[in-house]
Amino acid sequence: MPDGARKKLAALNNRHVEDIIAEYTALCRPDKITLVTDDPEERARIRQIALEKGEEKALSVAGHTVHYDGFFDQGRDKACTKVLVPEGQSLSPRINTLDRKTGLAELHQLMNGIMRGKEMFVRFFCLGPGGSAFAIPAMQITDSAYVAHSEDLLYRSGYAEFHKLQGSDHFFHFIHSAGALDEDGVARNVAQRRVYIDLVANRVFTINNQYAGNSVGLKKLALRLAINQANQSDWLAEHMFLMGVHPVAKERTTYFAGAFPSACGKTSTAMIPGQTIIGDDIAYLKAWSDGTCHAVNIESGIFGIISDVNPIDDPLIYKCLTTPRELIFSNVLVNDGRPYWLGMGMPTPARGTNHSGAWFEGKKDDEGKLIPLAHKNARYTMRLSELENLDPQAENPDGVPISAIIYGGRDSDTNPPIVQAFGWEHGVFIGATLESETTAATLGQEGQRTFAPMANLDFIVVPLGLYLANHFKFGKRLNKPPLVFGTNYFLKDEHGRFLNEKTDKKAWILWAEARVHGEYGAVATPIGWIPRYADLQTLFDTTLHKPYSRTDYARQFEIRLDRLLEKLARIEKMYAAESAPPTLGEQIAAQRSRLLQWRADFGRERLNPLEIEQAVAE
Ligand code: SPV
Ligand code: MN
Repeated sequence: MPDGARKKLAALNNRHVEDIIAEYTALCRPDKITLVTDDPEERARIRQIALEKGEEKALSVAGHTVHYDGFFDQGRDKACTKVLVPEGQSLSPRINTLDRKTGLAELHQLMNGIMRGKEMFVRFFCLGPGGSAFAIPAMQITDSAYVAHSEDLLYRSGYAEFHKLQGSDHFFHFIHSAGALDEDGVARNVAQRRVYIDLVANRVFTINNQYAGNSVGLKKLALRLAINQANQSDWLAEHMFLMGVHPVAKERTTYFAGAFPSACGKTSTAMIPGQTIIGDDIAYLKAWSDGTCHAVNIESGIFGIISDVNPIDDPLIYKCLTTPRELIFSNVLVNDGRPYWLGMGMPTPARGTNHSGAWFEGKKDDEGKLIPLAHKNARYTMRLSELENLDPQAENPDGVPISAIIYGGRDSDTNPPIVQAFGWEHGVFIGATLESETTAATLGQEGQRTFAPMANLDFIVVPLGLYLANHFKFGKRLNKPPLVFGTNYFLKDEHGRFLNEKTDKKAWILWAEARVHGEYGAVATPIGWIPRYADLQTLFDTTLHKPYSRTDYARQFEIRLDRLLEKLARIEKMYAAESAPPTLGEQIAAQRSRLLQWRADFGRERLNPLEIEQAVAE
């Protein structure tokens, strides 16, 4: 280790940090170690190294670079991601586990000398605003300058937080190696990709990959460690955006948190025009001393999906993607120094470079499938502070008070666009029974309906029953729990056409905001409260400036008793394999009996909301 690095390390006066660095230096055997503090010059140097090593390449707009992940490393790898469990311990059947001793031994072998010929970067970050009740310091060791650079855009620098630890081991740590690289700086050994989560030591190992969802420790790897901690105490670590909702012509901000599976509208909800964003991916929630729920964004940047970002649907992000600032594109097409992606709303070139190397229109992969010009899960990485619509409270160490929580899935045939839970416990039920169709954000087939509790299943590392029990208890700690809503932006008609336009989500969110303030009535249905037609008509007029027909309402908010009962049966089967808390069973039973009651009362499977008599003005 160079003298400078040694001094910076000694200044932390933390034996645990020193031991970890020593252990992985000895195992991985890098040629060089670079330790980065909060100094802006040191941080900027990492970006420079990513360019020098070829992991990123400069584009024509100042500050923009492009990075490529391997052709088979374009999404989160669920199969190779495992929780290491001590002998005799079991989690849920849906959580991928591996015996801890076996896993550590395998890693030891695979990581032996893995950084030979490479530079090891040691970085210090803080999850959440420094010094806040939410903050968790985190150390990243990686041999990828791209990973270290991405984290600089996505997280708060935390060398100072490590000072404050005064030698304690209350921090997370992550050890990443991209493994051998090819001549383009792309990880070569993705077949030996491993992402192993070691809850015992609050650490995650991830090797032979570069895609940020697999490699960036502070993102989904830290979320898993945080879920474990949250469930051992009394808070929540969730896959949630945070946003300020601003009703038209009213001087108030109402804070919402929302959980959606990957690539199901989480960022675009937080970016709805006229609203303010705090975060788009991961939040910590705590019961505050005044009995409200407070939340912070533990990140400070966006790793967003670039597909379909265009000047019409996402004007603010589009502007960031086309004007100078520090920003990394990944897995887009580049032609003549300019990036192109799917759905960007302009003509695209017929050739260039993309995640498959040199690309031309009509190029096929080894299986004979056409390679699109950019990957569907291509991304951009930038700081949230670049956004004009960043909420002024984004850095508040106390977080923001949360008035509403939304759970949304990609569901083509069951749930209406928005429904309000009857209360906290029914809200937990809505989250716990979320289903969603798979997307390109994870490797494997798209469009498969899967069980997606709280949009967090991929990251849950404790028994599911325990995780849900913690949610039920959380509400009990609050004087005024947030209202809970279920949304579905993806409902389709019998011909497979979407029943909504993308921008309609603004009306649903503003309806929910008004409900927080008791401003609209609602229609009671077996699955919760749905909006009244007249209120939506007003909202479409005042916020989207377009008409909203009774026919649209009738089709979107039709109560599909048959589908809802089928879903309940699937869910019940799922939970039969878990030790779910009794409250969940009660909620399932209550929902079923309400659905069956309606079927008996109305004698039909599908109900037109306009005909429903129970319109209740609250
Ligand atoms: C997601 O897939 O949920 C993301 C991107 O937010 S990542 O987790 O980094 O893959
Ligand atoms: Mn996510």
